[in-house]
Amino acid sequence: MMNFTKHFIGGILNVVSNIDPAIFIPSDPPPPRRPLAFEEAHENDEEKAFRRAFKKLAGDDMEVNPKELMHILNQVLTKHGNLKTDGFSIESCRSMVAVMDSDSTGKLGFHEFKYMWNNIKRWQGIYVSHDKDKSGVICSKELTQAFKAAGFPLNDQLYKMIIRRYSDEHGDMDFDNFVGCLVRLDAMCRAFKTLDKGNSGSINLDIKEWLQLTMYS
Ligand SMILES: [Ca+2]
Ligand SMILES: [Ca+2]
Ligand SMILES: [Ca+2]
Repeated sequence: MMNFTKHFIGGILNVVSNIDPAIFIPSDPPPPRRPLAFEEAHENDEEKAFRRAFKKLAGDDMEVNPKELMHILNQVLTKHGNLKTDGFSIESCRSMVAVMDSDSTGKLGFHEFKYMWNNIKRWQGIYVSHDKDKSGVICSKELTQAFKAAGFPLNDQLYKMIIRRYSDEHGDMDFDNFVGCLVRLDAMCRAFKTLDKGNSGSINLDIKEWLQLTMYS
């Protein structure tokens, strides 16, 4: 665990018609699963170290559940005094696991976890560099540029909605809320792109599909 922290800290569903989904740049999806032995044989030193750290984190089942995720994220936060936060809650970790759980195991396997972890590291850099006044939080003025840098240029209406949902009463977004919001936004954009087979910019869902998407998130 210590070694890990030291080395690795490091529905948008057509609700707003003037947004072109092509402008969103969610990160690439996790690669398909390959046999473990094959993967381990082809890993570089950094990947090997990450896998060792993951094994310690995940325990015997080799998957990270929401409680384990909350533990590691809050552990990491203790090393970063410049990030204001009231800590990752179990509810927010349950949500992150749900939207990242592409194989429906209820937990994060190695690739699901690694994918999210790399994103969080990237978003942490964006958070720090866009906290212009060094207040430790992303205020509503800083938010637009920060989300653009993360690959999500939204319109004012969506930014206002995001602030309403994820920021406090002063319009400030702290670090755990920032990460929780981006994990969800990234996952929802990927879900949209997967469903929008012809890249038409809109999708059709029946009630069952809609609920599957929104209730496990
Ligand atoms: Ca918070
Ligand atoms: Ca999973
Ligand atoms: Ca700030």
